Amino acid sequence: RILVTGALGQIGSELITKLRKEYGADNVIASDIRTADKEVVDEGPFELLNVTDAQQMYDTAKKYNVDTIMHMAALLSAKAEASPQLAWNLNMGGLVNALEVAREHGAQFFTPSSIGSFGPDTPKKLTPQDTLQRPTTMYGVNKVAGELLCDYYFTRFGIDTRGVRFPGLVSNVTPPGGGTTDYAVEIYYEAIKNKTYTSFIDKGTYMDMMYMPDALQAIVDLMEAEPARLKHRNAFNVTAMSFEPEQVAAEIRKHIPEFVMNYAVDPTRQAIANSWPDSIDPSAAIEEWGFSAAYDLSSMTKDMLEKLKAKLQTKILI
Ligand code: VAH
Repeated sequence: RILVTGALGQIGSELITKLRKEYGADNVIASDIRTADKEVVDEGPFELLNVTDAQQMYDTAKKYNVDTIMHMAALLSAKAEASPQLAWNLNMGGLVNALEVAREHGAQFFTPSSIGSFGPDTPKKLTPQDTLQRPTTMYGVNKVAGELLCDYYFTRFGIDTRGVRFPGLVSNVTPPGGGTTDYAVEIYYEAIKNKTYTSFIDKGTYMDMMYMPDALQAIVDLMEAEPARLKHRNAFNVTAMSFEPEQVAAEIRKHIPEFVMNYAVDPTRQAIANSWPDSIDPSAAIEEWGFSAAYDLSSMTKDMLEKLKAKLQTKILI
């Protein structure tokens, strides 16, 4: 049985659907600090869970006798920069609790790191798997500490911890909340609704990105990988593409020719983006567990616009 925290989040909400398809609905327990009228809650076991409450997490894991924990609850980069102390307590407090529950249950463990774990001194082009990590954001500090903590629980307690460094993730089910790469999601919604988008990230700002279906498959592939093949454990660099705002706009114009792109740069999120790599090197993930991404900017844009058009039309119709 798999316990997923942060199940109503951008990754969590689609990860639940994917896992329930792969392993059966009753074997995937969704949890989040709040409930919602979503299929995540209705189509399988759901528990209210505050990840900063260790006892509550232990009791939930015990109730379902879980053997895998996928810890997805976190405050993303921009929100964490706005409330750094809250971010530390949630991101690190939640992670320690989840790791402790995994240790007491001998459970396999997954949590994502991020390209946000790199800083301004890290090589920006084809950032290596093993390199300097001096992030200048609270989110980045949380992600580096999290990577090291997950490695520690493997070497010290033998917990089968695994993780990836996700790039910006683009999805059409649950919009992200409080991320720096969110512009790459918002742009598609606005393109459908208003045929124009005002980006808070400046033109020319390259960041790694990946379409959510590829991110979800990467989680399943890593968790099912032969442990003996894993030289790294947590924090595998994974990416599908690297682009800057003008490139997304140009791709959207192939479908919506009249699409207009404007810029109103948000200094805080621009500073975060500037401290991150332009493109990271995923070769360790490819070699050690066969990572691959199916979507590039062109196929992602086509799929996003199709899915959002259908979704927004039904909303308008309702
Ligand atoms: C964020 N979407 O923007 C997340 C992610 C690489 C970016 O960590 O904070």
